[in-house]
Amino acid sequence: MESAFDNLDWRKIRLNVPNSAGATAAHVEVYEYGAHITSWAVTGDERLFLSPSTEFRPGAAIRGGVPVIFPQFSLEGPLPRHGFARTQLWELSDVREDAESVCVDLHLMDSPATHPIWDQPFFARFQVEGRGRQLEMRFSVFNRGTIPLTFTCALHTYLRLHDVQQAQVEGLRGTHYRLSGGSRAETFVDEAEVIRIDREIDRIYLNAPDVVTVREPYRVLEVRKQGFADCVVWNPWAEKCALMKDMPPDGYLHMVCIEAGQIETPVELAPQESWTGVQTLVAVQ
Ligand code: TA6
Repeated sequence: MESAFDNLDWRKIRLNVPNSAGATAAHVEVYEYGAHITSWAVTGDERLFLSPSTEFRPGAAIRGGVPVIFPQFSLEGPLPRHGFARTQLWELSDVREDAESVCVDLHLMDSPATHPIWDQPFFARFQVEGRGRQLEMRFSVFNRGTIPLTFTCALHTYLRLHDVQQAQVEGLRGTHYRLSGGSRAETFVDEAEVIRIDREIDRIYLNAPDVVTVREPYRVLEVRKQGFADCVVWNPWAEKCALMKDMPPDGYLHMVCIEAGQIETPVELAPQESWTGVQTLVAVQ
């Protein structure tokens, strides 16, 4: 394990991920800030998009990688957009490295920093496990308060693509979706054989299948989920990308977000209850 602090005192953990033969299959990097995965390179090939113009600034979300969205998805509630977990300093609980896998375990608890935004006691945990060509992200929330806890969440995964226009997203055909930011009442059914990204897309697929495949000419990546009901597909395309200070103008050509989420039906936890959702990336090719 390499552990480094950048000039903001944000610790970054960098781990070599072994395969079953004990060789290095991948590298993964996780910041304590936001419990944010910023890199996952499989045999040297980066599979996560990190904007070269991202701001590493307290209070700003890192643009790219895997922002943890909690306790609110987008502006669908009274809290700041996408909640606050992505802009909090999480605490490192443990790093485990063994012959077949490595794991970074982080946690975030309510604190004087979160109380003014959301006055709820909670304990959130994010475990990132690399094993061969797989990266598993396990997000759990425990209600450590005395009243019910309600939240929505997502793992806002920016996948890096060589060329978005050569890529296709498979596995969502026949699934109902609604537009992010649009009316909840208005839903559509995806009739397309595959999704080709040649314009802005911002959809929340409801009760989505647990495996979505992103296929490029020479690469295939599976996004699997367990526990999360929904799946978001997002690309801002040229016009919206140009308005984002922390994205280069052509950034949209090299990314698509596929996000396991629990959005449509919020999680409701009685006191002392917990919930877990898992998203796994598999570099098939
Ligand atoms: O998950 C998709 C989305 O909610 C889009 O609507 C979108 O603009 C995006 O996330 C990025 O949000 P951010 O707050 O990181 O700029």
